[in-house]
Amino acid sequence: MADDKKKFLEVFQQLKDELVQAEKDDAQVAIAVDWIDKMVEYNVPHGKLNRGLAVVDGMRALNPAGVSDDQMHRAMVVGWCIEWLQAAFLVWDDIMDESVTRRGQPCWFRNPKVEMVAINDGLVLECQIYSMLKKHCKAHAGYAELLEMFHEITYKTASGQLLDLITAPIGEVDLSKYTEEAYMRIVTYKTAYYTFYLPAAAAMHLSGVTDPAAFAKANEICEKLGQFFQIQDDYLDCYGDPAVIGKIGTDIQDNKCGWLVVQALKRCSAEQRKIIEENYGKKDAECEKKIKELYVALDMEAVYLKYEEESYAELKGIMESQTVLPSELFGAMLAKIYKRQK
Ligand code: GPP
Ligand code: MG
Ligand code: MG
Ligand code: MG
Repeated sequence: MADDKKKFLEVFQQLKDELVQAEKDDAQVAIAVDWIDKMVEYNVPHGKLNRGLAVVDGMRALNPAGVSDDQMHRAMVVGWCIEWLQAAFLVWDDIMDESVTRRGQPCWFRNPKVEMVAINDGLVLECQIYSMLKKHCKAHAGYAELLEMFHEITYKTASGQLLDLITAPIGEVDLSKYTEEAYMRIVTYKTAYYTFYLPAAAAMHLSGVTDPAAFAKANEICEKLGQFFQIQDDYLDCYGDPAVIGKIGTDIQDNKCGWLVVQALKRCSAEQRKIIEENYGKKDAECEKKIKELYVALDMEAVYLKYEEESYAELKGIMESQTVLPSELFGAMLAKIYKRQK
């Protein structure tokens, strides 16, 4: 599998070179060619690459008789398209969440020469997806389905992000908004579809799967995997080590409808609820500290660890009890995220 990652990174180099060459062929001015080269290098290849490599793993799971070099290359291109989409989302998300670091380096917009150019850079990254898909997948039978899917899932993600943002207005504490229902909708839309369904369904389209029931089953499982993954993300925002997760948590100060606060509200006393009312969502390190102390008092770490165990067992059960799709299509994804520290 280390070999997959090495090949996958070679395909990144090829794709970036092609995009840069296309700019030159279009007579783009040298400073912009150079900008695009550096912007892509900074934002695209430095993550865990789970989403992109899930397309590769998915191809193997769906084609037990073997995957040709040609099919594997196409799967890697589509895998990178998902990594490109993630890069665009992260560039934008870090502006919206006023984050400081990402993948162990300053958020792209925090670079003094970048700032709000980053908004346009996110759009450039998104548009590059469609150049790459056209160049490498236009001749494939699943091309139209792939395009439609990237568009629909981008829309779903934006609608989840919308709810994430409007349930967290700065300077306004309204704890009644932090319901389990709103929370599940936010995480399913902002995270699950692009992180889990998109790679799995892309591998299915690239493998010639057309049965709607198979896509519906993949969707059902991937929603659950995505909810699990985002709950971990919310936990790590507070309890993770910034040196390991590569980012500094912002959810408490950002007033986010995150898993920890939703669960804390279900467990707190009237006095403890008052502490949340007075300290959550404030751009103040002291207030943030008071919330973290409350989470300790409520033993939220134990609440999370219990959830992780139960949810993992449930997910494994769901995957292994269905017969519509090979369970390895999802098993590899779950194995990569279970007990993750980053
Ligand atoms: C994760 O939320 C969700 C996204 C990165 C999707 C963003 C969608 C857009 C349409 C811009 P998060 O803020 O918890 O992620 P992180 O913790 O990595 O900042
Ligand atoms: Mg964020
Ligand atoms: Mg966010
Ligand atoms: Mg987060």
